[in-house]
Amino acid sequence: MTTKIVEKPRTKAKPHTRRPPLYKVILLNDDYTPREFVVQVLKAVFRMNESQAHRVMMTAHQRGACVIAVYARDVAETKAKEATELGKSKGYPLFFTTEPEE
Ligand code: TYC
Repeated sequence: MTTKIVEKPRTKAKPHTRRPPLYKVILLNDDYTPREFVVQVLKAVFRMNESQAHRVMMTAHQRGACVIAVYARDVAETKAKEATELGKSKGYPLFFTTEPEE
């Protein structure tokens, strides 16, 4: 006698977990903020090490802008504002902006 194994179809739906949309934080170049100050801000606010911060600063310096990182919207906006404020407190026009990631 042969035994027939009938498998029950799997009916459990895979739960969709909604991730929050991500936002890029972008560093913009300007003609006045000292390079070393930009590096300090990147290290302090975006937790970069010296060489990462230097690379990002140079990219913005040469190309006009550089994407720093992506975060949930509120985190991106808070960090961009904090970093911009640090420049402002020293009288520099240093500017960080955010935009949604495609
Ligand atoms: N361009 C600035 C200078 O020559 C340095 C700088 C780099 C400023 C990157 C802003 O996002 C920036 N002193």
